[in-house]
Amino acid sequence: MSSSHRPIVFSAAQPTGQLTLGNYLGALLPWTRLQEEHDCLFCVVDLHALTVRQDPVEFRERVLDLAALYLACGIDPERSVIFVQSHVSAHAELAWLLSTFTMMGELERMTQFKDKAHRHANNINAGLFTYPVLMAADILLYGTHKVPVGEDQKQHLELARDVALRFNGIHGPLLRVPEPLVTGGGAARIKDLQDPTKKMSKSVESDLAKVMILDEPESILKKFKKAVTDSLGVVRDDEANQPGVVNLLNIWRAARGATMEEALAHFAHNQYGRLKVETAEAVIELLEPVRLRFREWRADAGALDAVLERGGILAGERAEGTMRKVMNALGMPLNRRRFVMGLSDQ
Ligand code: ATP
Ligand code: LTN
Repeated sequence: MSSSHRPIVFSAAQPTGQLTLGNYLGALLPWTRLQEEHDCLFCVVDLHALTVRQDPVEFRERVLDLAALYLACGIDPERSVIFVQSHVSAHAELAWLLSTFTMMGELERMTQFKDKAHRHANNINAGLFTYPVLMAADILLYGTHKVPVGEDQKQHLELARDVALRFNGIHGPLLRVPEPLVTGGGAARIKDLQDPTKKMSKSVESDLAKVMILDEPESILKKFKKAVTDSLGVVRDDEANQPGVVNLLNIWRAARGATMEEALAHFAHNQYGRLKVETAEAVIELLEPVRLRFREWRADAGALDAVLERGGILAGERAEGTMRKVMNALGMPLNRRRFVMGLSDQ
């Protein structure tokens, strides 16, 4: 897998709660498609999630849930590496080394830090501040070519590039400078069902606003029936005046693999009721197999552990190759374990 000539893709999500239909259409589904032509690593970033307080008992379950969800969505452990960040100690180690190549001013400019510091005012820990350095380490450890990320993570990716360039400028071209990969397109920018001017976000309070990947069919139908539309009564692609209707059209066509023209033709002369119910049906069909496969993976702890153990070993071997080069370039003496492990991926 690691020796293929396919471009390397790295992406990750935090185990901080249930994922939404937005996460599915905007991230997980495009990830599964990338597997065809890329050498992919998909990580559950538990270290990142610790920047916000977690209940230890629940947290352990959330980490396994997210790994099972990757598998349930179609990430194939035979083709891609699925692993948990904390299983590969090189992530934390490289993050330390890279923090000495990251400027305070750069981190202070990160909008997510400012936003999270505001939202978690009683716990503005240093990890929240250095979060993007750990993310840079995640990416740079694997010689990543492309990183699929949403709009909100672009600034972090830009920082990873700057840190790699700074390191390379001093120590030679050791770290590959990654490119962002925009996946999904318009159809994947799923909006909040109650306020269709905002993106559908897992951290929004209202249950009716978001469809979760693991929602039961009845609940999905109920949420779509209550989705906010408008009083114009015509199905048109008019985002400015009909954001709710356009969101439903986008969801329907993402679920059905159709174009906007096809969606408009399909719903021409229809009442909103039909649009809501058919969108719900399309989403139910899309998510039902995911929910069932998720249950199967979660019911088989041995199989899930085996996937994560293997993923951790594969990722660890590849990460060691980078650690060895970086430590060597910095003039750090390599111990025997590091020297031998790092050789396997050279
Ligand atoms: P939060 O609620 O904290 O803002 P989130 O729902 O945005 O979280 P993230 O963990 O930040 O979730 O995102 C994981 C991935 O899902 C990102 O790559 C992001 O682009 C994608 N994503 C999240 N929400 C949507 C959405 N509404 N439409 C399309 N893609 C989305
Ligand atoms: N910060 C990202 C998760 C993340 C990530 C990464 C994404 C951590 N490390 C490396 C891509 C590449 C988020 O919150 N969505």
